[in-house]
Amino acid sequence: MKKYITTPIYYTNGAPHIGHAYTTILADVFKKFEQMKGNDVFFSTGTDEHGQKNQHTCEAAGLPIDVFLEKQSGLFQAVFDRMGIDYDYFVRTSGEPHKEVVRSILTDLYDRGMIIKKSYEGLYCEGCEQFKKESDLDENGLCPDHKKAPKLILEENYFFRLEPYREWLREYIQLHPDWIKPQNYAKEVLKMLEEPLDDLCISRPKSRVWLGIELPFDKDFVTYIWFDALINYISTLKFGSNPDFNSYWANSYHLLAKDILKPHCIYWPIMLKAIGIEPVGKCIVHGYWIGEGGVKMSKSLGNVVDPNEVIDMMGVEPLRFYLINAMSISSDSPISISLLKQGYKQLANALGNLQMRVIKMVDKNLQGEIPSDVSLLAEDMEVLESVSKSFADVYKKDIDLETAIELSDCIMQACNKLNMYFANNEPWGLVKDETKMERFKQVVYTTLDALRLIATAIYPLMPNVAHSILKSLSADNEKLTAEFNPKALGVGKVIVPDPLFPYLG
Ligand code: ME8
Repeated sequence: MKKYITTPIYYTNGAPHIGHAYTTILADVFKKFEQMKGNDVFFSTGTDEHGQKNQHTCEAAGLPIDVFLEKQSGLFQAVFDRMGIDYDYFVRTSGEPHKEVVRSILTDLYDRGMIIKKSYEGLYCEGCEQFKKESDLDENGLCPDHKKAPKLILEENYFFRLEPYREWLREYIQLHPDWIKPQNYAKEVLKMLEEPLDDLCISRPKSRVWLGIELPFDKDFVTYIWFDALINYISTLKFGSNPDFNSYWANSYHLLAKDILKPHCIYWPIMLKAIGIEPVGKCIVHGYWIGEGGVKMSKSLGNVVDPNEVIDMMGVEPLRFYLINAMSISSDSPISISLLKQGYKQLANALGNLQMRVIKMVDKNLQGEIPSDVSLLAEDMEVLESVSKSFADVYKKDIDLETAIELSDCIMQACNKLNMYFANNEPWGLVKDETKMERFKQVVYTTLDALRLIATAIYPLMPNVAHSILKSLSADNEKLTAEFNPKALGVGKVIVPDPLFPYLG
């Protein structure tokens, strides 16, 4: 089956931080998860390169716009490449293929009378690149996300009417309870849809914003950044010319944080409806990583955790695992270097140490030979079967925030169960008694086979760790699929590995 997974396209007005890393890692985990199930996944990410915010940052940097955008977008590509993100397409909205699709959609909607010109006065938050209502602001009249007062703006602009689609969208959300997940965000959107929707201002006068796609029907205006950016999700799939468009779109997933719920779950489905396309398959929404000061980490506030710094300290894969495991389902999650170190130590204790101990034991006492000809006791089979079943059950689930968290929880639980099994059976004692050699072999085989199952299940989260474990079990040729058969580790020799998670200090 074809599947399409997207991340938001990120503003180029700052360097990527852990928040951007997270959503992109989540998408990569889902891609690998689906590939293990045999699905054909197209995964896109990219940068949002227009609008006032990017324009002001470029002006302050004193660089020519192309140089600025290339440099800033490159920061995202570099960190994604460093994190092993296997994206299929990196969209840059300043690129011609994207702009062409935006222009053709604008022309079509304008020709059908769905875009009108009028004057408008409103409060504009540059951080959000959105007009705000008084009710969107905090008690001090500031944008709750950017802690800045919006500016009062009066100008002539082009508008797209949202209100005619409000009832349809409400019904759509009610009829598709899994369309926005977790469901608390669906409730939030339904609440927004209780009030009539203002017309969406889809242009900006060039006198104020020059960085954007010129309107095909009025050269004095550029396209509003959100109208332009949302279209990336279909321009990436080459809407209008790709014969596979419908099969990818039918199983499509937008990943995003709650800051951009409204554009994705109100503007975008309505824009698609007007264009004649069904809404995206599912919107997967997550909360914020909360940085120092107990507020959302953001470039504008300067309280960010830099993914490059974390990777230098602990490597990519422990970061991937930590982020997936530590995000809570429907609220925000704290992050700091010390929390990341704690997560690293847990992995080292639960997985790295066990792998090293059992492999060294086999190396020393069985000349490295995996004792695959032993017959196991019921107690051993119970460990293997319960671990296999828990993985098989998670891998049956659809892409969802809960699924990602559950996968990482399941792996930690399997590691804990295995550690307990190993400790209770005391193989270091068994090996000293000739009459208990058979039991020793059963225990180490069970542990090695369970490690093989864990390595397979962990692949979407930590692909290199998965390969290293399999290699240490001489099982690196094993195809990584979502089949978890117990007692399938064959003959071979273990290879004493380098530590998976070296001591951090
Ligand atoms: O909104 N915690 O771009 P953006 C968790 N260009 N995730 C976070 C986060 C945090 N503290 N901070 C950022 C834009 N993110 C638009 C999107 S899409 C058509 C246009 C992640 O650079 C999260 O995915 O502000 C969030 O939705 C996104 O970065 C916002 O990135």
